[in-house]
Amino acid sequence: EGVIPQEYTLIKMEVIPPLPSKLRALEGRKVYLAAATLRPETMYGQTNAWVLPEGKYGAFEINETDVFILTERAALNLAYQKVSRVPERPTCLVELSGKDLIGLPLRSPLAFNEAIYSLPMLSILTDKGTGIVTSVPSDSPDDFMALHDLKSKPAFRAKFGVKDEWVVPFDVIPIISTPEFGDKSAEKVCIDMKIKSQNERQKLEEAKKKIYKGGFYEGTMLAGEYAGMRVQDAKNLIKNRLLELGEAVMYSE
Ligand code: A2H
Repeated sequence: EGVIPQEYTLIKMEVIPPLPSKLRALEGRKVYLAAATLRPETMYGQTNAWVLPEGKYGAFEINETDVFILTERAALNLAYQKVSRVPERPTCLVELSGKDLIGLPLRSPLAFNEAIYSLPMLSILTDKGTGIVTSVPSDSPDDFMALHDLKSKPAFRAKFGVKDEWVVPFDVIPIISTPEFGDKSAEKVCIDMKIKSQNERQKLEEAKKKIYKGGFYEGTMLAGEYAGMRVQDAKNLIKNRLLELGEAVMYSE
């Protein structure tokens, strides 16, 4: 971990009841996948959540009503950040693997899609953020390629028990426009660079560098209540709105 703390917005992606059998012990509570993002202004364009199939997660009690699903490491960090009711030792109510989480239907803040699903991504790091990532394929090359892999490879879906209807209906939604990369910057950069899959890590790092500066400094919001505003002005307004509504919490590590 770096010396400079990284501050993330944790997006509370609610598991839409009824809870599946693996989560039965949590009945009566609000259960959320807690996704760490640096780009809260892109949340309109969420198409799914990402989990690491072989990752270890837990359902941790945050307060009387709320349960967050994330890595134990993130639960411990959160416990020291006044979000959690139980200070030093967050209570794990259920231990889970990433595979247990695939296919959960989610209601996520600001998302134009009313229900989205939790899907496998192989490049998730379990020592960063919460181990849960929300997917915005319009603006994140990692998200675009991981969704592309699932859409274009039925065998890949089958390997992880991913149903067609969790993937096929979800298209890239334009959220931000930049002069250089248009309104689906991640899709454009992946096509321009001929990136073939989520496994082309080096190319994806380059792709990210190419579009990120432009997205922040030259981007204009196309969607949501701040449409027309510059991304750099809208970002904090959107983040603060999510925090006020209790749909997100801050998290640093
Ligand atoms: B970002 P940094 Cl639209 N493993 O959110 C892999 N990736 C992770 C992660 C983990 N454990 N935890 C968070 N992330 C992703 C939105 C987004 C993001 C957009 C564009 C770029 C972007 C939607 N996905 O990230 O290494 C999350 O994806 C650019 C890097 O701490 C989070 O923000 O800088 C970002 O990586 C944090 O990465």
